Amino acid sequence: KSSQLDPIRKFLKETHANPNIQYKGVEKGKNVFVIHLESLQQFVIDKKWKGQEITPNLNKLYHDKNTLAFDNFFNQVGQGKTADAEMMLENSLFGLPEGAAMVTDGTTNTFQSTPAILDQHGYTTAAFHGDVPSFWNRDNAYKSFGYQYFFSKQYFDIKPGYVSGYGMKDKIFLRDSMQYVQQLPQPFYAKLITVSNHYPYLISKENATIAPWDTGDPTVDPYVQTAHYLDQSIGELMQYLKKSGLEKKSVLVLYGDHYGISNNHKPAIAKILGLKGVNNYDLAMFQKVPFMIHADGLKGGINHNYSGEIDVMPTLMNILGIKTPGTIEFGQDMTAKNFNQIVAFRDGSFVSKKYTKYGGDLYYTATGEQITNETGNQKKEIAKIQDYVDKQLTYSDKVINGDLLRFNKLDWFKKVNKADYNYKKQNG
Ligand code: GP9
Ligand code: MN
Repeated sequence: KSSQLDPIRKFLKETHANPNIQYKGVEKGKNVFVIHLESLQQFVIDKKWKGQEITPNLNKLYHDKNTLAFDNFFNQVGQGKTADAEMMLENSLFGLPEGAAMVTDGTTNTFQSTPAILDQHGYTTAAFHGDVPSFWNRDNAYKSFGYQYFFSKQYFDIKPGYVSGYGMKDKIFLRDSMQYVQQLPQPFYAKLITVSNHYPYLISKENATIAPWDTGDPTVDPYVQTAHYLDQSIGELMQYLKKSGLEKKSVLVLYGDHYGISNNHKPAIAKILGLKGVNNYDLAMFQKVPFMIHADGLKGGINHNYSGEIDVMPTLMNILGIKTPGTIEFGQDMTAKNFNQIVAFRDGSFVSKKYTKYGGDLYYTATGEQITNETGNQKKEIAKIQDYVDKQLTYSDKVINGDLLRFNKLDWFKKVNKADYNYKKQNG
């Protein structure tokens, strides 16, 4: 029972990095927008294709003096893809080795998630997504996460041409979500999930305002077009936030949820990266996704800490000045002075400040130079990192599979009652 949590609490205590005092509460009380950039990878940031910036709006945000951006931030999803990203970002719990935790455990497990915690700190909480509510079991999992509102496809006036692939086109989805955002009592926590930049990257002629890549791989070449379109939709959203005055009163968290181009497209990946070929180091670095926190007055800059999706919750809570004593969060504040910079991938491989282990190969992270026969000392260092990675993943799986948060009593946190929420659109 709750004794199962003891070794986990011990591990988290031993490896805890104290949140960075410099960022503590600097954005306390502001609205929070969490903007989910579907399948957007870090390599497109600041990159051009045929003389055109692929993501001009995100590039501007990335280099803004009030944006804290991370250029060594990795996706850590398993088969759950978007659902794993959502699980990590709002619970600091990994997805599972197989399947999607949000589906298999999202309905019945007890969680102590960001939406529920913010709700109990006076926030209105809402999720927005232009797909059906049942995808990835969101309509149930969000009740466990404590979202007060979930504006899914049924809340939008879908006209012909408004949908492509998995859901509404991003420009329309983001534009039409604002009618609901305007009605949210402030401060609010609003998560907006885009979807146009999603495999196989379908896009209409009029929305394709950049040429496709020319690798010859049909599921890679249009990626640059839907990424460019996603970027334009973010540009339009930023204009709205500025015009409405919301930008000044809000923290914007933007993240890429996972890779778009899978490792099965090595020749095409080499071509778009301008490399002759790609090895496992290149593929590990290809797992980087954008992560930015933007707020008026925030001390910005590009942080090179090796970090990942599991670390977002403690980082954001620190910036919002919300303490979460006793929660089971496997991530660390990414800006912390003694942040350990070990990024666990779901299959046990990792990137750390010094070493990268990916696809069974070992490299120096800074240079990409392969290590073929480690010295005794290196073996010890690497074993220590691997032990941390294995413990993080195994303990997180124990929490999910054993539904252990049922036993994690927090005197400052009221257990979520799923029956309190009803996301069905009330007619009229
Ligand atoms: C589905 C959308 C895409 O609603 O979030 O999910 P993914 O396939 O990226 O997990
Ligand atoms: Mn996704």
